[in-house]
Amino acid sequence: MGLKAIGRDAIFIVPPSCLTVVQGLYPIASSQMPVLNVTFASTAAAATGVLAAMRRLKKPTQVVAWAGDGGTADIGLQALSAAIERVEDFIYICYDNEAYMNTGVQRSSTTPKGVLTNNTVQGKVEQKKDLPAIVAAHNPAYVATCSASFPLDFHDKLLKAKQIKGFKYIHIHTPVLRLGVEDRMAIAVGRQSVESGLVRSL
Ligand SMILES: Cc1ncc(C[n+]2csc(CCOP(=O)(O)OP(=O)(O)O)c2C)c(N)n1
Ligand SMILES: [Mg+2]
Repeated sequence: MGLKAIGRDAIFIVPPSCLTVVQGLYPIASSQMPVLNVTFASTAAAATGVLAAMRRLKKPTQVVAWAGDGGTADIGLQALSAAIERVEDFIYICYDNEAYMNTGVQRSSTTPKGVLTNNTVQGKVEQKKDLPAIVAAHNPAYVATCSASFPLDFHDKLLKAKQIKGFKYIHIHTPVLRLGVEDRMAIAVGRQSVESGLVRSL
């Protein structure tokens, strides 16, 4: 849905995550789009560099950083904060599956309180970091929260972000397997998270 909204003239910046696995290996990336794989800490800085190169080449190519919750809320937060403060003109998407999934379900700072992961076996003690609020405190051009359980809403928010100049941030709640929750329940859990008010979709 994201690729459909973004269109063909785009470059993606992706740190280590499940998304790296989905996209596959060069030159046969499943996204069929240019993707730059970067280190965790450098996602927003790398996007800034690609954006500067595109500006220099006078190309309107859309630069999109797309990272997980660990890559955004934890390891990539400094570079993200700096890019927003510099008013870089790219879209940053964080898909929040609420854990370090690619390495086998370990807690991140966006894992909600009480959730079971492989290193919070009695349930996480600390509360979920409110990343969209942290980003909003930087006062960027656009901040949106949405859920993978409402894909058309995500699509429309991306279309809107594309029209806006400046820094755009979209946070997608993407609940998948947790210990104790079956895969087939993921979409229902996502829907109920929004409808109960546990997760914002604004
Ligand atoms: C500096 C560094 N530390 C640790 C890793 C190992 N690693 C690869 S993917 C990953 C989890 C990423 O979690 P998240 O950003 O939430 O994405 P998800 O896997 O959930 O899609 C980790 C810890 C790494 N690649 N680089
Ligand atoms: Mg994750």
